Parts: sequence; structure tokens; C-alpha cells
Amino acid sequence: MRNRTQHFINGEWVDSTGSETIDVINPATEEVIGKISSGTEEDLDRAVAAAKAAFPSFSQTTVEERIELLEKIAQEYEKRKDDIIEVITAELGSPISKSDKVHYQMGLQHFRQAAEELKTFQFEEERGETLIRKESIGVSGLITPWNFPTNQTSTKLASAFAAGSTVVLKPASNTPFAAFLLAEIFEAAGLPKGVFNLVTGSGSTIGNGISSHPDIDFVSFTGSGEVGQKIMENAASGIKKVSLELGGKSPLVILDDADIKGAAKTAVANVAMNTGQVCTAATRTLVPKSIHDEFVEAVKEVIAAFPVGDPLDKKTAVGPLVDDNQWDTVQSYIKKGMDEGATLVAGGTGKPDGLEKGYFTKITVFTDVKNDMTIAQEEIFGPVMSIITYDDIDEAIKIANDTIYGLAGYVYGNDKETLQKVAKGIRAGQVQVNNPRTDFSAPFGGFKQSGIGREWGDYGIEEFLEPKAILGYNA
Ligand code: TAP
Repeated sequence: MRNRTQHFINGEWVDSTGSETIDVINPATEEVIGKISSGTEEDLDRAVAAAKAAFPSFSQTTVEERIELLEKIAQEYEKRKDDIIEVITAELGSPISKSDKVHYQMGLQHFRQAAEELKTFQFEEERGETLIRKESIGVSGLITPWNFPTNQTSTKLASAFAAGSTVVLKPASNTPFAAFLLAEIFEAAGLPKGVFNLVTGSGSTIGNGISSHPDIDFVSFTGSGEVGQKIMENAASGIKKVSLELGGKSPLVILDDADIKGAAKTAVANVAMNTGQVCTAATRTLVPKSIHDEFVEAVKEVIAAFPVGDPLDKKTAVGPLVDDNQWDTVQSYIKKGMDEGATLVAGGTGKPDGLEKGYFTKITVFTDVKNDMTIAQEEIFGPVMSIITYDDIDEAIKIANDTIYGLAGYVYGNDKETLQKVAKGIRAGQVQVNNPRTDFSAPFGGFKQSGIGREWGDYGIEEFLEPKAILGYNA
């Protein structure tokens, strides 16, 4: 049992002022694997005070000092590789191979990338007599979701430290333990006291408290649109800057010259990744009518290569959903798809055979989906693919953009001009052409209701900075 009922405040592990705790469950076994403190407003106040006290000196550290710190963090993170993989598999149910190659790696790369960015980042610029400086924004409140316990936290933390901002982190209550490892990593790396503070607890107390706290200057949130809206409302009363990474309903446009097997593999792999609990998941697959039937057959074949099962088994590609709520939500969307008249190609409601314990769900594929159906418009956060047909590229782009979201887009095919036309036509923060390598220096974030602001690389660092103009500086 992991009983992590202390918060990390001002460089020390401290008890909560309250006594309530929150159980953490392994979604593959449904067993309680530990508990965290359900923190109080007093706990949060203490953490914010520590971050505020640490800000004047940390914001004045040199770029070289912060590069060294980020590099040290990356080294300490690497030393905890096995622990990180183990914890993510236990709390999220992520297959062990993905906890390694995706979750562990993404967490690491953000620290490395931030160190790299600082080597060329321009904090000062002279324009005639005027000096323009980018200064740390101040105490930052970070609120993160459960779906990528290291990636979502590390991208924010790496950017904040690179910018010289101090933070209070509230991780998701479903998957909090990875954040405790980060606290230990920062301790080992020698992060000054008060720069990083970890307070666990409910969204309604700690999350809400962060977004309305008078001594927090900036809130960086990743999660649902509903909570994002509440955070904006709270932040508005204190004119606090917010950055929001919210949901998506991303399109994958398959061109008529695509290799069909490759396209099917790309589509299934994308929707199966992290059991579909990915904000950038390509949940709408746009296929030319001319290749639809062949594509559907290829999808049916490819699904067998994505076994759902025990996350500890190295052959497992897809683990369970994070909890019973998420399981119920996904089931109700699958039912809704059938009720609205979409044709089930694979999967369906219920648990996969032999997986009665754990929040396992089937990789589900619908075709004959119209873009105005609920399953094509709402974020499901489960491995559910909607196949929608199109006649020509202009129609494909129109369908791709017919959503309230704009987080990601994907295009797969051969003709370079068409690939580029589609990539430019999709209104989204990040578009991927033919399964490129992850680029940690590229900005990540959403158009429309997918969010405000950007993370990753230099764009991520910018979020934690305020431009300041000193006129007459060089007069
Ligand atoms: P949210 O409720 O948005 O939770 C995300 C984070 O916000 C968690 O740390 C949560 O704390 C906290 N929170 C909850 N209520 C809050 C409040 N009033 N003020 C401030 N913070 C608050 O997401 P969820 O419940 O985990 O998932 C619900 C749906 O959101 C999913 O089905 C999915 O559609 C979407 N989602 C999107 C993303 C991304 S990356 N875009 C990630 C996760 C979920 P607790 O954990 O303590 O509740």
C-alpha cells in the first residue's frame, strides 16, 4: 500500500491540517493501492505562501543555473525509471510497455527540451532606447488530469522552472503517485525550497482554491472543458492569467491514395493509445467513399494486433479505463452510437471476454457515422472510432473542422500537395502528417474550445513569462 498522506511544502513533507483521505485504485484490479490526503484550504495557503516566498530569489536565478537544474532533474528522473513505470501502470492501468516508451519518456523529454530551449531563449531584446525583458510570471498553480501522470505535470513544471516561476501542483486524485516521485526527484536534484510545492486533494477544494487564490498569478490547467470554464470564471475575479489544455474530437483524414493497411493501423493505433484516454485522439476517421469498404475490412483485421488485457503483460497493448465512472461514460457513448444508427464494425458494449475484473472496454469501431451524431461531436475519452465518409478533399476539410474543438488533426496518404493542403486546412493546434516523430520543441495546444495558450518547448516557457518594456533604458 502506498500511503502518501503528506504534502510537499517548502522542501519538506508535511501533514495535512485535515484528516480526510482519498483512496487510489488500480483500475486493472479494482483494488485500493493506497491513499492520499484530501488537502484543506489551509494546506493550500501554506503551499502558496512557500511558493510566494521562494519567488523573489528563484526568479532572479541565471539562465545557466536553471539549465543546470533542469539537466540535473532529467538525470535524477532517469534514475527513477523503474519506479515511474511501475507507478503509472499501477495507478493508470497503462500497459507496462507504454508506461515505459510513452509515459516515462514524455515526462523526461520535457525537462530535457526545456534545458535545450534555454540555451537560445531570448529573455531580453533591445529596440532602440527600449529594453524588452521577459520576466517570470510569479506563483503558478498547476492542475493536472489523470490520463498522462508524468507528461501533463512535467510539461508544466519544466516550463515553469525554465521561466523562473515557482509552483503549487495539484495532481489528479485518480493518479497522484507519479507526482510524489517527481517531488522526490526535485529534492534529489537540489531544487531550492519552496519552488515546487505539491498539495493533493479534491478538485472542489484544492483545484477551486488554486484558481481563486489571491496570491497565485497564473493557473495552468489540463482537463475537461467543464472544469476549464469554472477555472476561467474563478480566475476572472482576480484578473488571473489562465492557460487551458482541454478536450478534442480530432480528425484523421485518409487520402484516396493511402496504403490501406497502413491507414487502418494508424487509425486503430491512434484510438487505442492509452485506451483512448488522450485529448488528441483521432476519434473521427475520414475516409474517401471509394476505399471505405476495403478500409473497414483492414480495420477489422488490424484490431487483433491490439490485445486488451493485463497491463503487467508485456504483450498487452490496451489496458483498462481509469475508473468506473469513465467505464460507464464510454459504455453510454457506445450505446448512443448504436441508438443513433451508426453501424458497429468491431467491439461494442460490455467487457472483453475473460476480463470481468477491471475497467476494461472493447476497442469499438463505428461506420456510417454522420458528423452531427453525438459520437462524432462529443469527446468520449475511450477507444471508440467513428468512420465518416467523404467525396472530395474540400468536403473532408469541412467535416474535419465541423466541431467545437481544434486540438489536433492527422492526415495520411501519399500525394504531398494534398497532404499539405489538408494539414493547412485543419483548424487545430497540431497536425501530424503520416505519423511523424514526436517533436518536443513544437507548440502543443488548442484552437476553439480545445483551449487557450500553448505548452511544450519555447512556447510553453513563454506562458510562464510576462513581457516588460523599459522605455528610455538606453537613452
Ligand atoms: P477534470 O474533472 O477536468 O479533472 C482534471 C483536474 O481538475 C483534476 O486534477 C481534478 O481534480 C481537477 N478539478 C476538478 N474539479 C475542479 C474544479 N472545480 N476546479 C479546479 N480543478 C478541478 O477531468 P476528469 O474528471 O478527470 O475527466 C473528465 C473528462 O475530462 C474526461 O472524460 C475527458 O473527456 C476530459 N479530460 C480531458 C483531458 C485532456 S488532456 N484534455 C484529460 C483528462 C480528462 P480531481 O482529480 O481531484 O477531481
